Amino acid sequence: HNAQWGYKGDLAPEYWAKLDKEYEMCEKGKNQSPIDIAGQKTEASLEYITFYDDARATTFSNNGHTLKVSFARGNIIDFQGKDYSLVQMHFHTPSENRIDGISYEMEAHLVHKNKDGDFAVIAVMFEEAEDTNIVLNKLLRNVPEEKGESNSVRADVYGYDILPEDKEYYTFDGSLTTPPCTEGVKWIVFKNPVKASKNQLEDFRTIMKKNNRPLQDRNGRYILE
Ligand code: SG7
Ligand code: ZN
Repeated sequence: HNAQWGYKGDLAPEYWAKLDKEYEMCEKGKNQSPIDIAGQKTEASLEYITFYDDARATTFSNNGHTLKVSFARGNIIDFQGKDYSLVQMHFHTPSENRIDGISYEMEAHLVHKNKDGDFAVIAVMFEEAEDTNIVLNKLLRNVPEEKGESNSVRADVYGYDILPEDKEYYTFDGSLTTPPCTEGVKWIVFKNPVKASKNQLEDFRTIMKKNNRPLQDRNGRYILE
């Protein structure tokens, strides 16, 4: 069983590598996430990703680190010629990655895995607006407020609906943003944020607290756009 970790006090990100031998990449890694997607980017004429449209959410759970939505199996994206299936979506307040120095109110991570066990994480930024976000509203009706709590999602929530209309993205190599900070994760960050109301963002913030890992060094990594 691995050591406990967190975002403040003795369990804060600066100590992760010391908490458990298994977490050494959090300190030693050279391709860590999150990063500031700023400065030089490489024009790569990226192809649009083919998305699932039938990824129905099943449960909404609170693991003490984040609020996490699980999905039914069989929701596949085609990214760089490989199939990845959506496993879960979870949230960070404030955002972990930044875009041109800008930190957003919240960031959703849609975690995907391919048949070799490699991760691809799609990140969607949230900005505060007058608009109520319909998907977040459906989720918040079944929000698990206490750590360890899990509720079934009693509404039709699809992974696709959380994505921005404009599907332009940045992509780069990185890691899991939590221990064990495993590298070899393909990051796909949408350029355009989606909107959520002040109240909705406040609901997420109140339950999850601050759960963003600080920015990591880019170490010369290429960011494709
Ligand atoms: C959250 O972020 C959880 C983790 C996730 C981790 O703490 O959603 O997932 C589970 C199953 O608890 O770890 C392997 C994995 O998905 C890191 O994910 S992230 O890099 O996208 N932030
Ligand atoms: Zn995450």
